[in-house]
Amino acid sequence: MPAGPLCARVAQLCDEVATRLSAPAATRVRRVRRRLDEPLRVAVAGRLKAGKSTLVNALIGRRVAPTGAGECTRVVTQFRYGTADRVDVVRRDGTRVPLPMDDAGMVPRRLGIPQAAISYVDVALTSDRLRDLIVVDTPGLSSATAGISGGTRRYLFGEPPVDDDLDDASVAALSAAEAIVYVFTQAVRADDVAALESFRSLSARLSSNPVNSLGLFSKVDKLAGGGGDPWPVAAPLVAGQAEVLRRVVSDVVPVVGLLAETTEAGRLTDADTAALRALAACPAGERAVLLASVDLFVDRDCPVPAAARRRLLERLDLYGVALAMSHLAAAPRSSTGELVRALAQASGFPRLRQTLDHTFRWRSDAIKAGSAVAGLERVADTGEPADRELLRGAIEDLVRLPEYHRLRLLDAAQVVSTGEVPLPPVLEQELTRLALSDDPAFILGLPTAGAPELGAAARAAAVRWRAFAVADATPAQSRVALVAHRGFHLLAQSLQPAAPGQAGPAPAAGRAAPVWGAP
Ligand SMILES: Nc1nc2c(ncn2[C@@H]2O[C@H](COP(=O)(O)OP(=O)(O)OP(=O)(O)O)[C@@H](O)[C@H]2O)c(=O)[nH]1
Ligand SMILES: [Mg+2]
Repeated sequence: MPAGPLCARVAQLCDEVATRLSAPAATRVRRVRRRLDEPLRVAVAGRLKAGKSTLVNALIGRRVAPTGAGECTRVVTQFRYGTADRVDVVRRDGTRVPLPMDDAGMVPRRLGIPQAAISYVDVALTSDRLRDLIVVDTPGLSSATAGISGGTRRYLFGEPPVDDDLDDASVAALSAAEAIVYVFTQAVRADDVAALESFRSLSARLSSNPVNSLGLFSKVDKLAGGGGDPWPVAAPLVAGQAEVLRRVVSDVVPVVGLLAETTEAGRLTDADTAALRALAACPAGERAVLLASVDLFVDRDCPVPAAARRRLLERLDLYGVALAMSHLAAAPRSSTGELVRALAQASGFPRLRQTLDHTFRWRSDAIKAGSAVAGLERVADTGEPADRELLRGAIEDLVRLPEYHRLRLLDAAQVVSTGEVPLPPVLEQELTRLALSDDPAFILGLPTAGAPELGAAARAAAVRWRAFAVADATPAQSRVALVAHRGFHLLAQSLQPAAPGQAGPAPAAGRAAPVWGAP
């Protein structure tokens, strides 16, 4: 089933035109159509060892992707929902080689097939978290091995596969991800920004822009000197990054990926809690020495065996250990569950999940529909003249319908948010709210207003945008402004009380009928 009403309508369009197109164009349109039935595909990208796979495990709620100090992820690995756990290596020729999970229930590190022959690894898991999200782990972008980056680019940006006779599943997996989480550590350096810039130029229209990509500042704990609190240091750094990356990602969220993985994937046992409790019971001076460095923590004489300490370090690192110890020093009777909840809170993951929900999940209908329309436009651009005409006509009819104006708004918000078409900040913010929200009170900045007041504000906004379009604007700004004008006009209409005799009551104050395509 498509993700929502917009996707359903685009799917219908695909079904209708596919029967009238030439065979090659029809095949490509059917591929676009199939993607509409799949959950939103989020790719996790970033530099080598940034903590991508650790975050993937936290998102899935299971430790299945190998992580560690060496280069771990060498091929694109897709995690999706399945009724049974299953790992398939998909070869470049499209054939699949099933592999058993390793003894720890993870994707095996050794795939037994030369890397150059692998297209991607397809992992099906029974995890409920994957029911409405496909998570894609990628090798580090600046990998020393050129082939890896090529593979990642091919996957992320939908560059055409080398072999034309790949099976459908490979082709589907290789085409563009719809949303990207870009994982950074420490300060964003100029070359990271360059990497993001290259994302933008290479990506398909919706693959990387502030509407559908999110920055993640991981390993925040590494900012803590000697087990101190890293968050006060993280806050200004994150704000600075968000500013640098304003035109590339919608937000930058700080997170301690390792703590998120450990808590989300349930990796802390009662034995770990007991070890932490014993450490917490040490005299304060001794605790301070233990927490001064990783070496002291594992090498120093102490009632807790070194192996148990090493295990704790692997799961929590020094910051998490210090945090757990201070929690248990204050509340020695805490259960493992209580400790895990405290650590989860400290990981920053709840905020990340909330941001993901806001940024991607509830927008997924519009993002996927927009992505599909972009896919159809690509088919039109490169197709035979007859196909081109048919497709362009169908797309135009689609976006002319009021409820699909949202797609135009998304497009407009994208060109503005990437800086391609500059707008005064107030207008930019208003347009972004209009494109990305279905809450009139939020869009119009009137949280307590009722429908009549909101309707008046929407009409006033429509008038303002029209005035801007005809008076002060460049041609590109004017095109954007007219899209916003119509958006506000439609919003005002949706806030009007139903005429007598018309079915259905007027929408309640503060919420409009879902003209925006949102359910
Ligand atoms: N202290 C700390 N360590 C982390 C954090 N996130 C990840 N790590 C560790 O950093 C190392 C690299 O993490 P991975 O998740 O394998 O990184 P990756 O980006 O997937 O690495 P490649 O796939 O090899 O490019 C592992 O040892 C993780 O345990 C974090 O937030 N804090
Ligand atoms: Mg990895």
